[in-house]
Amino acid sequence: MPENLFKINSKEYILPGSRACQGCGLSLFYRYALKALRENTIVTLPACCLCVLQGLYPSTPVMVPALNNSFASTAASASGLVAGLRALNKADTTVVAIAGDGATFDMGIQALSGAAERGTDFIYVCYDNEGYMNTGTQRSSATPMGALTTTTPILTKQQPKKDFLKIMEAHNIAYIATASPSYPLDLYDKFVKAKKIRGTRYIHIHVPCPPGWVYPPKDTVKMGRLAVETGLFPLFEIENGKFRFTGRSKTQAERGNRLPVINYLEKQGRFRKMDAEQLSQFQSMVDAKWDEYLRKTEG
Ligand SMILES: Cc1ncc(C[n+]2csc(CCOP(=O)(O)OP(=O)(O)O)c2C)c(N)n1
Ligand code: SF4
Repeated sequence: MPENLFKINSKEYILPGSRACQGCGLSLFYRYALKALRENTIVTLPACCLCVLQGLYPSTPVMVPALNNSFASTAASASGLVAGLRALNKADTTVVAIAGDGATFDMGIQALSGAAERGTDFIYVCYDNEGYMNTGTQRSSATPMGALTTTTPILTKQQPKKDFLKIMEAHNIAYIATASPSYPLDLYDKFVKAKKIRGTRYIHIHVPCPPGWVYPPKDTVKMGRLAVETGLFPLFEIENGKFRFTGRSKTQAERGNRLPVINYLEKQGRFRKMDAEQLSQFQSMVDAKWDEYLRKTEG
């Protein structure tokens, strides 16, 4: 047992009985994020699986206040909450906007870009299950190339995933991080750190989704780990423009022991139509991105 496990807040902010699917990576991430953020937190969220997890008014298993809003307005609602809290002299309350990849990469990008450009004092979290999962697995611009979705049922998705982290990096915000619920200590530490920083903070969480990715619910933690261990989803943070790998990805960058992406892809039914050429193209894209991050670490 890692010794720093004991520093994790033992209080639970999500009671048993949420409406998320069995094995949902989103519920795992949310549990640890709220433990790190503690009380004095307001969540704002659009329509998405998190909205389902939150439950139907007036019942909810979640112990912090949350505001449901329309798809495109997550960061805009956060901007309003931050201004309102400041007017009430309650600036010690953390505003956290949490949205899926569809609501971030596609529909929420303009409000998020606006808030980040203004340096709005909030944490924006994109939980990335790589598709519009709440409405039955449609393709989003975060869906990886080669994945079967209900809107790419024949040829699979032909375009690579949008490099959203690069877009956020271009905003020169105070803090950017990636995290995975399969590495809860790394995730917890990043939320504790983000809570203390002022200005716009962006955290990108990779959340495995059993029905959307087509794998058994018991394998969620394994799937998240394989994404990190293959270098497909590296763990890192960018603080004041300085990039650094964290946790498992840091060790891998030092030891050069990444697994081939086939180890990750072959375990998910959504990639069952990939052929050898697509697989080699996929591996090359992961290698190129990893090398780009390695160069940033050296620089
Ligand atoms: C303007 C608008 N279009 C479509 C919908 C229907 N809708 C609700 S949730 C959802 C999917 C959201 O996808 P994402 O943001 O990736 O979150 P996830 O469902 O994967 O958690 C859609 C299309 C909506 N609520 N509002
Ligand atoms: S569809 Fe996926 S992300 Fe949504 S609740 Fe189910 S497991 Fe979680």
